[in-house]
Amino acid sequence: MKILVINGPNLNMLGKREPSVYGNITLKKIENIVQKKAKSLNVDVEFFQSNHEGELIDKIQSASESKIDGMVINPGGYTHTSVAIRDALLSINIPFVEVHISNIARRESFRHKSLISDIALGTISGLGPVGYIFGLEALFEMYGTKA
Ligand code: CA2
Repeated sequence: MKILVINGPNLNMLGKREPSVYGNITLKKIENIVQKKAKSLNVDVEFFQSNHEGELIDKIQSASESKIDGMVINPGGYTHTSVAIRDALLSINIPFVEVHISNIARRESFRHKSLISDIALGTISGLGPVGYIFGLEALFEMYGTKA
């Protein structure tokens, strides 16, 4: 099984700014713990982060050719604005889990709306970095027998 973990804009700043909202852990560390979990499940995992909407769309589109079985995606601020990322996710037939480090329902009202929640398998919001692990585990439980 092969899983792609995608992080959107500003998530490269994790652990460096706003620790009260997003915690102290860096994206690199999160990727390391997800990698460790993936290894224990015998799952291949690939990581991608970009601050650019078009690059995120290119990566989502290329997931089909890369034989990705599932995705864990945190589109960052694009969650609330990007019809284009929603369209890219709709254009491929790959299940995905939406993850947010913070609890978007508890924050400003403009963060309450996600443009991808209704097309995701499910959404994990507010559980911090462990949300990425739960996303991976959910995909493994639901689709892991395929490969
Ligand atoms: O809680 C999440 O994971 C978010 O997707 C994070 C986005 C935010 O726009 C969403 O509403 C919720 C922002 C990511 C910004 O990450 C930073 C990390 C450290 C320092 C500054 C920004």
